[in-house]
Amino acid sequence: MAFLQDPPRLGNGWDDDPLLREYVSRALPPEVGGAIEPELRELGELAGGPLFELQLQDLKNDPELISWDPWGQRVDEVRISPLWRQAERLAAEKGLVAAAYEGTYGRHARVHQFLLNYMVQASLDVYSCPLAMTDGAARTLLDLGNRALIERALPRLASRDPRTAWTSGQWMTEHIGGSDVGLSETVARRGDDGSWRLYGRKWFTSAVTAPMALTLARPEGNGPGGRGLALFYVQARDEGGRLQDIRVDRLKDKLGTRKVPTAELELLGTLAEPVAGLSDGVRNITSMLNVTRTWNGGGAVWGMRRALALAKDYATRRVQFGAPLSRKPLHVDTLAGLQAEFEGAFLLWFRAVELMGRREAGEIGDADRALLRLITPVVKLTTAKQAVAVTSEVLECFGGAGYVEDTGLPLLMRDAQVLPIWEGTTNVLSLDTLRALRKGESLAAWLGEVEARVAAAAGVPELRTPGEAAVRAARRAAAWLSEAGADEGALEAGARRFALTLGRSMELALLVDHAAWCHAHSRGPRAAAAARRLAAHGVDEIGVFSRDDADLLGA
Ligand code: MFK
Repeated sequence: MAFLQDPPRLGNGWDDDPLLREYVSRALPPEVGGAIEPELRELGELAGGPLFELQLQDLKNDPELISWDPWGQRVDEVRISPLWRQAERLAAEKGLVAAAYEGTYGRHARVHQFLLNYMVQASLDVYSCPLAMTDGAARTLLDLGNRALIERALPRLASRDPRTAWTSGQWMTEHIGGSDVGLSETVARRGDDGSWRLYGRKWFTSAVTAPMALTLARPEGNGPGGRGLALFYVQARDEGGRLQDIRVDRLKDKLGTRKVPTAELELLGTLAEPVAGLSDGVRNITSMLNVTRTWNGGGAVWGMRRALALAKDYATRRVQFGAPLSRKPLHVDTLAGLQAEFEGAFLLWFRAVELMGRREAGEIGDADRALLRLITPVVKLTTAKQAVAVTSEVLECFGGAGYVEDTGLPLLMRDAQVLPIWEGTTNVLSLDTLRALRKGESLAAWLGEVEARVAAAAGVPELRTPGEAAVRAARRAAAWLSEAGADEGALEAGARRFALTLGRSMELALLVDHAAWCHAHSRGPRAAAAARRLAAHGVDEIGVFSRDDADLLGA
């Protein structure tokens, strides 16, 4: 019998993930942790078993746009994959959005919700995208306080009943303005009856299957830029599910997130309602952006976790040069580096989630509010870059099999590659980090948090070196910022290195703190090893970079 290689397998994501279990014990009161453990375990079983199998069977089932019915009627129907149809039901029933809005766990509601998503999303083929926008729409309506729209949409957006649950779209990007949303050309016209209709073209509208959307348009007569735009609510479909005065021109042929039906849309006089006045659309949609950026951090973290789970399992099954890869020092060393990056990202993301939950529960002070504003872009940009690097390396851990489509492995990397792009590129998010700092005292809060986390580990000698590295890097970032001062060119050129240093130094500080907790609670030395390894990778990206050299090389 010729040799056949055992494929990688997944276990239960709850049982197989010590960092997750430590985090739940550390971050949640025991009664909350105990109450949610059964649902986390159940989702872990589903994600590692039947959903993973369906995901592999579903590899070639991309969504399809049916523009016309057989008799010539324009229908613009989008058919989604079988796994996405299951995901629709599961997302509602398991409360993947609703858990954040039900108030069951107060300030811990967001941690609960994102733990649920962490357990299952890697098996749902980026169904996280419509859920992120649904969550963002719910939060935006609440933040902006439009009672009529809240009453109409919130019970649907946060529903646990698949028959009544809605998802929401977020239609922002236009041909002219990808990052520079203020350039948007869509026009809002008021009719004689006082109703508003939208005319224009939306160039990237993810998950066009949603019954509603939040979008931006410029009321006729308004000035240019983001201030001249207004945020509108669109009821995209009628009772029968048919699009209303909206044409789907085509679905995008994308590198990854292929199950997400991302469309080009034409708004042909689409009925719409202003959500919060007739201007300041960009500012008003930022509630949504901050929620979807937090989801993006989640996508990075659960994507890395899935990739590592497969790579580590495979290493026990693949024998080369006389031993399983799991006993080859160089392979083990490679996986160790990836695990450390993942652990830092996990803790950074959940720190943002904790702050978000406290803000929404009304239990947040000014310093933490400022920290939340700053950590949101930093989490998004830092974890997205880590996810691309980790998933790329994981493919290599499989040799040629990692490059072959029907193993399902290339998906890991393709779906990660979108994370630094959508919801704001790394550079746009780096500039948002500077924007956040201009608005508040958040750098002081950031340094305070890094120092406090490291100080919490003062009694554990083996954490001293990584702790010092975290504090040193965060202080260096702060010193760079004050040296750059009012030099806008220098600030902009260095913004990415600055933001990544903030992100990586916070990851290390959180990991040091977590490792000290593990030490005190007899949870073993793994987290301390992760802290040492992350420190060895380096968390200070500031460096010495000449603007003149950049002009010579980058122009
Ligand atoms: C795993 C699942 C992940 C989720 C998947 C979802 C898929 C969805 C696909 C997409 O839709 S991708 C489209 C995403 N597009 C973007 O993210 C746009 C990227 N561009 C930016 O974020 C720019 O920074 C921005 C458009 C916001 C800049 O525009 P402007 O007009 O130059 O903004 P300006 O004047 O700086 O800011 C306007 C106001 O908003 C200011 O407040 P004030 O008016 O009070 O001064 C800003 O402080 C405020 N602001 C801007 N960004 C903010 C913010 N406030 C809070 N948070 C923010 N992030």
